[in-house]
Amino acid sequence: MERMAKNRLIVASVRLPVTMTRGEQGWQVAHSTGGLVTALSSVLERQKFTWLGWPGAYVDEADRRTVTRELAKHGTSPVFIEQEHMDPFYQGFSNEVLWPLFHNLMERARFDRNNWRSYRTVNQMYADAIAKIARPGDVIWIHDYQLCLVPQLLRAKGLGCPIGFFLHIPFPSAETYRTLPVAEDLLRGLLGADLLGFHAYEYVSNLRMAALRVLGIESEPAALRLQSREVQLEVMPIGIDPGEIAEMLRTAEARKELTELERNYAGKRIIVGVDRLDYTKGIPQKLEAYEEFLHNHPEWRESTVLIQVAAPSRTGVEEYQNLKRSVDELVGRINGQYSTPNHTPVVYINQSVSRDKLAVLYRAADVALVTPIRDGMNLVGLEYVAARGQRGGTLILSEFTGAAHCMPGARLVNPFNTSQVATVLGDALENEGPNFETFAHMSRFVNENTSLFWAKRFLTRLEHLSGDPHHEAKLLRINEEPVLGLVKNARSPLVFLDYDGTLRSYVINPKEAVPDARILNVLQRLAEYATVYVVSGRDRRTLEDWLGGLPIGLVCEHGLSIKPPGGEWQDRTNVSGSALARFVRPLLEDFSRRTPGSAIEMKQAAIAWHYRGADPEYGSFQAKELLTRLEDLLKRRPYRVLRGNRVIEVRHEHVTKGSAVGHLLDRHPDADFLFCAGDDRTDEEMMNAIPKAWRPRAVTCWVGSRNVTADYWRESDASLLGELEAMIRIWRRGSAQPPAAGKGGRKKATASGPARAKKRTSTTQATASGRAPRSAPGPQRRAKKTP
Ligand code: GDG
Repeated sequence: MERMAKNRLIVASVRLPVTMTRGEQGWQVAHSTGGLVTALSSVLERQKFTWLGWPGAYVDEADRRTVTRELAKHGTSPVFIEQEHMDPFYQGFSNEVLWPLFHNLMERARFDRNNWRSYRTVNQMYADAIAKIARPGDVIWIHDYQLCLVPQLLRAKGLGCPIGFFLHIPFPSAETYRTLPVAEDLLRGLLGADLLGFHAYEYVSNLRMAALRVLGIESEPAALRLQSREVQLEVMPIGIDPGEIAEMLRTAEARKELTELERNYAGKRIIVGVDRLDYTKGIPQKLEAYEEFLHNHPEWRESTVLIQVAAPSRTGVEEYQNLKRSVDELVGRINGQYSTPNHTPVVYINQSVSRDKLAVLYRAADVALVTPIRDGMNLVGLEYVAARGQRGGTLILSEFTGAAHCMPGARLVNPFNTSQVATVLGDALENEGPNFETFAHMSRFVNENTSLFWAKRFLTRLEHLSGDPHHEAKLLRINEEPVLGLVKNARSPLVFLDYDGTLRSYVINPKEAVPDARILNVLQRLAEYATVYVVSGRDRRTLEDWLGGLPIGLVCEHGLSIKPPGGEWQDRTNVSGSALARFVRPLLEDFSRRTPGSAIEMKQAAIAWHYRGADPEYGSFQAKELLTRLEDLLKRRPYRVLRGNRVIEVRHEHVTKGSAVGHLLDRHPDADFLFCAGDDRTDEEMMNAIPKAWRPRAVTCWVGSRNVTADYWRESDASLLGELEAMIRIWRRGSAQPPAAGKGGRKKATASGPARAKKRTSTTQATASGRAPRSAPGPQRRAKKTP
């Protein structure tokens, strides 16, 4: 028996694997079947799990407890969605915008802002429901296009559980994707995941290009690099359960049906088609190709039959009703023209057929004709191969399916090329028997890449992420021990904060990252109790413009110059940019000329090449090339190359945030507590520079994800600000007079609180000497705000 996996799995999909219906005897549970249920069922047998989703019915408040209890018996948990949200969320946005758009059919997408609002609301409901049950150590797996925002919404909750997302449909080309009015929001939603899974590399590649063009994010084939963390990208085509099909075919009933079917079509070739009646499945294209084939091959007209199952789908939607009408007409036209009293060339079954009957149909068919105009994977071809087994067979498969990327023995066709499909069909029937060699390739894939294998592979990857050393850091909560004690007892605290990505989230244009009122307010209030430094890579002027009015210290250009609170800018080294201008600038100028939209920026002791304005793809390509050239050029020279957000910067190796932090700590020997937060590689240097002796009194926090460098982490700039606000509250309480002690509140400090409060009055003195004056023991109230 296989080992029970240690992590609990939380699965979320739009529908639950069970459906609740209200009958005469109250609520009843019915089990649904479907690809995902089959895929996960064997995994769920060996793992603790909870499956969240809509239970398939609108449930009144009064019944919700009963329904929840009933569902819990099946390992499921409901997300109750009201009808007013369900229609716009599910039909309005998921099916009328994302479904066509993701299948590259943007002209069919109908965007409506109200529907989008409901989509957001329902995704939030899912995130809330997951957060309510998730515990540390759980892994979360979200499914499909209806829940694209859930990963980011969950990340914002800082659960610390790895988040996986699998997209069952294609990801469209970036050009199509960009037409979505909410392209940026949706993409940010997906990128909240740690792991994104797709059926084919084509979709990964499309997503990467969309991330680059919509958000300016660069990536590699297997990972998308966000500023502070990575999103892993994986190609894992879903499989089926071939054992289940073999079992279905072994029953006496199935054998009887097969014999009957074969008797009915004795001497004829059977072509099978099985699809949901959906415009992506290419049913009209298939029928037109079959019609052309019959037209070109009179000899086959009475000896071949196309049995087409078209299971009704989304029947309330006008587009699907129109599709049904045109398929009805096409079938009528073909049968009208080519039927004889003894033979009908198209057997059209516009009903849902049971799975065991489908298996029999596949088994009997010489050819499977699968012609979607776009399909994430398509399981029908795989089911056909499994059902035929030793018999072999011919699979004619659209090249626009995910399956086409992994079924090497299939005859690939372009469904829009009617003549090609007709010709390939003719060839398949002309051949005396199937090609067993090519069929064997497909069999191997189907039998090895089972649905169980697929699910296990995804989960192993996801669990691995949770065991990653990068995940050792704890979620920062100022109000919890041991941080609370450190904060409370701090008398002379120091706070070092990176700016971009830490206090302010990234924007595509860095000039737009102006601090908002909340950031300014937090820094202003923090400075009442602590010595605060913003330690940034930004230039002096920008920091002055944005933060110069605050009573805080500033460190610019990764430590080149420091301005203490209330003091003047001082250069830390006499490193200048002139040497760089001499021998690096010509190379950058060359790249600038060759890369339209890119530009050079000369800083005081650095030179930067910005390619944000260039074509994103070409810019990234040129950047890689430039990095190689710089490596050669700077060998054995005291310069470092920093790769930022669409910028490459060259600076002197002595200028780092790490050396600046060392300098600041020396400058504040009385400091007794250090809080340091950052989010990128240059901040790792800052944290690594904190001496060991400081560690027990320091709280280091990484923003965006966990990182080995920091002891704590927070998922976003907004939540870090929330923690800083909590820190201010503690210090304010500490420096305030308790209500019992007198009127007026903050007259005299009585509880513990930072002594800095008082010290603030002598900032200039502190900066002039480079040392903070030693505070009197015991907490003190802040006497006066610095300007
Ligand atoms: C999405 C993606 C991706 C069909 N008619 C009947 C019936 N079926 C079964 C088939 C097959 C399934 O439905 C259809 O699967 P597909 O893969 O073709 O497509 P979608 O439903 O669109 O599924 C797709 C899939 O997710 C998994 O990731 O492959 O690309 O679009 O199993 O046999 N089943 C029954 N009666 C029918 O009449 N019982």
